[in-house]
Amino acid sequence: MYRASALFTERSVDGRRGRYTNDKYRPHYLWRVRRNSRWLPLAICALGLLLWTTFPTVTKELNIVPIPRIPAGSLSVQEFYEQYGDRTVIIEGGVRHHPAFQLGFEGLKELCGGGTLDTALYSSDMEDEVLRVRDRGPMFLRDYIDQYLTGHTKGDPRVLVSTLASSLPVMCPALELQTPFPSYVSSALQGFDEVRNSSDGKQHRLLASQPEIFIGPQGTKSTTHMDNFLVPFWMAVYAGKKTFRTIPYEDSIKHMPYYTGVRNAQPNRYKKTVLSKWPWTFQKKQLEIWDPDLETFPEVTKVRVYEGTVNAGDWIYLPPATLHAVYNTEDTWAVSVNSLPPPTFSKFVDICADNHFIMGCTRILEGIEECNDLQTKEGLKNCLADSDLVHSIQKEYDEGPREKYLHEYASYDGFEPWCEAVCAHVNDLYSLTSFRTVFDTSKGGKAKEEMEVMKQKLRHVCGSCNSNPFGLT
Ligand SMILES: O=C(O)CCC(=O)C(=O)O
Repeated sequence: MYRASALFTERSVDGRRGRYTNDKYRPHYLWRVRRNSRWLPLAICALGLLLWTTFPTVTKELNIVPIPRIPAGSLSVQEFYEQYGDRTVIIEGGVRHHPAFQLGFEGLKELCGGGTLDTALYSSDMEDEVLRVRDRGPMFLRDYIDQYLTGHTKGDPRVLVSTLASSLPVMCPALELQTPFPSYVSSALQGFDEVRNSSDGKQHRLLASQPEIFIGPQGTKSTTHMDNFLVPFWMAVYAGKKTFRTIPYEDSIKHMPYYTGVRNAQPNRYKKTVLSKWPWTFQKKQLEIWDPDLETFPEVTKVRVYEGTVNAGDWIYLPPATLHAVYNTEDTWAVSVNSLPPPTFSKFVDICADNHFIMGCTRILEGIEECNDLQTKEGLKNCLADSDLVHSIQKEYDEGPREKYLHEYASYDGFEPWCEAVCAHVNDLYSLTSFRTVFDTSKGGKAKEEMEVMKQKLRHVCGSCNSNPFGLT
């Protein structure tokens, strides 16, 4: 009774007992009510908590929209960007004619089995990882395929993660001749690892860390993330099926601003601390798009989640800064690239500058003379407008791009000189790692281990170039 009266506001009490305006004449019980009205907010919270724990919560649902699909060859490159430059889209059968489509896992093993990859385990309870992986470690591709794909070992399937180690040039240079870039994305600006001078005096932008190879058994997956550089992404699937869930930038910036909103954000690691229902405890929860907890992350119900399966022989395009997660619906391998085709320049400039240049978005322009020290939107725009490299990419695009091999993309005349340049690049990395062993004081001699892995890679890469530049066996 007494507690209930504490729920009246001061005004309503005074209203009921309007004649008592002077504290001196105020009845004793009313004085207690007023004093206790300090507890009012607490009482409201307690009631709220009681209701929350007693009544079932309203079921919320994801707003799933199918990813549009177009048949290969149905649109010119200009039509493609006019209609889909801003949308996720699957191009059905777009890479079916590539030699890689015929390889299967056995063919991949034969061609690239000696390549070394970085593997890791996906784990939904990992807190601080982009793809939520743990227990990283190198493996030969042939062992990976035997154990987790053709052999189907039971137990934890390992999934490849995006690092230099899973880059196509380092893992299997020979594969570049099997996986050309589709024409819609073959005239584009891409971050490069270094500028190399060749013996004919030409300069080349060497790409050693992309494309990346993703390979994994059915059931392996990655969770929602936004790629570094905030540029468009494309992936060609050569075996199996991969299901994508993507969230457009326009939706995520409004309802899930934690991926881009804060300067120097750690946008890929989003978690909330929540109070669980009875027995009340605080729990850390991470957004898990494949099985989302929509009570904890109700904002996810407000965005469009595009979903679609990319079959072997198809490829998928994602516009700049699209949030995405990938689930391997079947055993699969695929090749992916982050790059910036000319029709997406202006959207990229807006996103990069409006988000205070987060996620290394200006790094895509690193090494381009006209693009040093980018600090403003105007500077970013001007650098794209003034750069000779960008002009040449724009010219190629305007003339109508064609499918291109990676070595052409990096302006090498053929596979061999390109492969030699990758070999020289890995040799530099190897020298760096072996130098580090001199100062390595870590427990298990980590640098030494890394050096051994790098040596394997060096042997494999250089051995793949027909000329074998360092005479390695
Ligand atoms: O295929 C996958 O599992 C992940 C690919 C991906 O999301 C990426 O490269 O950003």
